[in-house]
Amino acid sequence: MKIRTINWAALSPQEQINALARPAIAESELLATQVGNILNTVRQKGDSALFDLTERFDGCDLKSLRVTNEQIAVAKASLSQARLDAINAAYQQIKRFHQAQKPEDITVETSPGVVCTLKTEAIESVGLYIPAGSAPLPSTVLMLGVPAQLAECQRVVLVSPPDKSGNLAPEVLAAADLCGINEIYAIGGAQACAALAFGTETIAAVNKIFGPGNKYVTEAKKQLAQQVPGFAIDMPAGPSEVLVIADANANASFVAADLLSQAEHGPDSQVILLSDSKSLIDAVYNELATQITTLSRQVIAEQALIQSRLILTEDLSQAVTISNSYGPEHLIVQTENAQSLLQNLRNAGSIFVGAYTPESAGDYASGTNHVLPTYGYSKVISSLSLADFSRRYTVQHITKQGLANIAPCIIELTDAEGLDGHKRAVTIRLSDEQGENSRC
Ligand code: HSO
Ligand code: ZN
Repeated sequence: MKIRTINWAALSPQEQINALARPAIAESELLATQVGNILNTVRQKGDSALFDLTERFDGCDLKSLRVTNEQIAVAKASLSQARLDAINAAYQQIKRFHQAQKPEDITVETSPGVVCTLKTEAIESVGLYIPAGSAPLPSTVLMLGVPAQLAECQRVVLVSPPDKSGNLAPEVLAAADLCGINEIYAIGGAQACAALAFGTETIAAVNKIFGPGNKYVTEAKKQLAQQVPGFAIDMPAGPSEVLVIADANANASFVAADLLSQAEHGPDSQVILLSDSKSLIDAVYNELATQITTLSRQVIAEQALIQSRLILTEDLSQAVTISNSYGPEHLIVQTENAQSLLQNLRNAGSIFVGAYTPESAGDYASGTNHVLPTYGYSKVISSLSLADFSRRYTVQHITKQGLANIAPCIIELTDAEGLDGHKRAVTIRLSDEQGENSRC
């Protein structure tokens, strides 16, 4: 097992920057061209391109793109009651937390006779991408499907790559069913993103696509968001990451388990421990070495640890500063005075406080969303919520007196900007000749 242990105070400013560098995201001209070609093929050839590309990339000769209701029923029946109950329990928890996010319309009379309203409306149609490559992710179905359902999007479409026999994981179908999703297509990769953005004979285009994916999916989402007018994506994707702040009182085996839970996601995951205690760092190192040998994904976790760090800080306030500048996707705080550190901790997608709050809880069942900004985007992008499945717009209504009240302000500013047309649209309404001749 290889993971670097670093004494922060011994590093030069440049070395400190290097110590927090994230693994490079695969981006190449070749990838961009390959993905661009796939997108074009789907745009031009529609369904037939989807069948061909699914055969080429998933090794599957699909009979039909859409998963039937019967397939969904068979999938559910194949699962144990314990598994169905767990999916249902997670669904209820996530629903509880997201239900509370429902926004109210806001109406403000900004001055007498000037009434402004902020309204929220669901995005009409959304596409949910569920990866299948490295593990089936029913939890991600719930994290995307529950807010889509609560936001009341009219159409929710799920896509996920099929196995060789054309099937999706039964857990994925069961979770989708709970979220009321029955428009499901067994397609994945860049071709699935293209189908959702352009539409094909069978699949109508959607307004926005959500969900994680491999480098092809990430590149496809990026290109489509630039290319297709009015089409949006959830957030930029990057490798998963966790940062733990722990003091001498933390339980080293808990900390190591948290670091490994994130490391097992992928070889490009990054996990970081910041601690003011050398003995805790040494204990975590030993725990990592022991625990990693028992993981079924040991090889993946070992690769992730190569770009991971155990960092000794001078004190906890230095750890807070480092964490804020790194801006982790997940931040776990296991210190005696966690609540007081929390006041100064910002720039994290999701924060887990205390010894009994593992990241796994938020990944599955506490209720918070596990789709979070990575790669430093936590400084500017929020964790996924109901708001991402809706849009806000404003409505205003102004009486004649209300317009008269704000007219001097508007007129002065139209003069400043030299926009006479704007000025006339106000003065024409207030001039005597126009009298009381408008009834609307
Ligand atoms: N930690 C992942 C989400 C996940 N974990 C799904 C388990 N399943 C990214 O936030
Ligand atoms: Zn996870």
